[in-house]
Amino acid sequence: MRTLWKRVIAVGTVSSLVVLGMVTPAHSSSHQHKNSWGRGYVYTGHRAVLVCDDNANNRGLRIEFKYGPNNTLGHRGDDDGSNGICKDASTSAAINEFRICESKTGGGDDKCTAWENIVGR
Ligand SMILES: [Ca+2]
Repeated sequence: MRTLWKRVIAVGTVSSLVVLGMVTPAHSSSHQHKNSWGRGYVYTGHRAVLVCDDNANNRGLRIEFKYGPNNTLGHRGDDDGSNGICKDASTSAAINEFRICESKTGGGDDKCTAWENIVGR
């Protein structure tokens, strides 16, 4: 009987930890920019990005992001048109702002969405 009771307590503790783990802190929610060019996402505690070129228009899509205490600029491109394959990347520190940009294949004629600050969101 005593052994059974310990087991019940142990199971209860594990369940509580699982529930706590499912509570997502506000700063780690995912964000996206989406338009006719494609989609850019920031997720996984603001330390990972995904970019998907959804428009086979001879223009490549990229996600640009500023991360860490010095707002280091990073980017990840997907310029393969609408083939359904996205590109991802991770950062060593949390991303503070991001946007998506489209430019001609090989460069030029940049168009970008406005920077979105996601600190604490
Ligand atoms: Ca494109």
